[in-house]
Amino acid sequence: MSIQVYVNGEFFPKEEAKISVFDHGFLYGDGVFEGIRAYNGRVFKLKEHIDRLYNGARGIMLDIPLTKEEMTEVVLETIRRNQLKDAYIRLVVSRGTGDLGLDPRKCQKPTIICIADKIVLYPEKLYTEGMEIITAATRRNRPEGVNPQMKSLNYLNNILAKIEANLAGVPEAMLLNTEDYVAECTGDNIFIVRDGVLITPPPYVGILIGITRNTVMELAEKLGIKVEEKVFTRYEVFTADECFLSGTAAEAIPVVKVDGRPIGDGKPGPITKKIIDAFKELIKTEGTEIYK
Ligand code: PXG
Repeated sequence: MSIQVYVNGEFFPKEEAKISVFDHGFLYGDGVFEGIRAYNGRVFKLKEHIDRLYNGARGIMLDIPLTKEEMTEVVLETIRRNQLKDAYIRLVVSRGTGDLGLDPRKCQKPTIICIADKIVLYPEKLYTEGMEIITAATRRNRPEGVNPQMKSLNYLNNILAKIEANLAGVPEAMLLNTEDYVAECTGDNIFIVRDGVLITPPPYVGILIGITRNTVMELAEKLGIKVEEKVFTRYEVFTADECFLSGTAAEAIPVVKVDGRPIGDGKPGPITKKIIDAFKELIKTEGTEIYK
């Protein structure tokens, strides 16, 4: 049976779920989105995702015509309609249908869609053996422009870096900002470990403040691991003891090689493993119940 997709208040089978070719989300990338996961009947960090969506909408002056409570119910109902317990949820709010000009005032009402489907995971081998990444030549866009803190529909910068990863035959690419500091990867935040301290770039470097990133930082503190938000360069990644990425899709995943240089001893490190285990424990209990 086909999955049911929410479009502006109604559910349609995937094949019939459609939006206008005049939608400014399509014409201009004018909108915001979220990627959310559900584990075993619970949506992980749903409030955090909804808050980030509304903050991004505020950033682009888009008034979402639903309350946060209503939007939360849209997510839950979309999962229920598809009878899923484990899911990847894509929530998108665009400026809506307008004319061919870029003036958002021509768009009468935002388009809201929600898709809940089974998740395609990274191969298990990458978690046990770690993955290889490269540094992209494409730089993270500057916060003075489209701020990376907004999960906007404008992902071309990330896609250009992803193409570089594809060409290099690796799953992810690390982006530097225009000042040569490490920012994040195309769809993941980055952490390094040095002398037992967990380090991740601060938001002003130009990153999405990942919900998994924040969770990792909280878990580390609970485990008694010191956490610092500090700028670092590519060289400091090469010379780190450990490196891993965090994101909704990947959770926490070890990085063992960057631009051909093995990180530490070239195997997933002990702190990385502790974080991965703690994350696996957390998802067993945390989250908003879908079926009550
Ligand atoms: N940085 C960027 C640029 C992202 O897009 C993250 C970090 C991690 O954030 P969360 O909140 O998920 O911990 C993201 C996440 C995918 C996919 O299919 C991932 C993301 C966006 C679109 C697709 O891997 N973003």
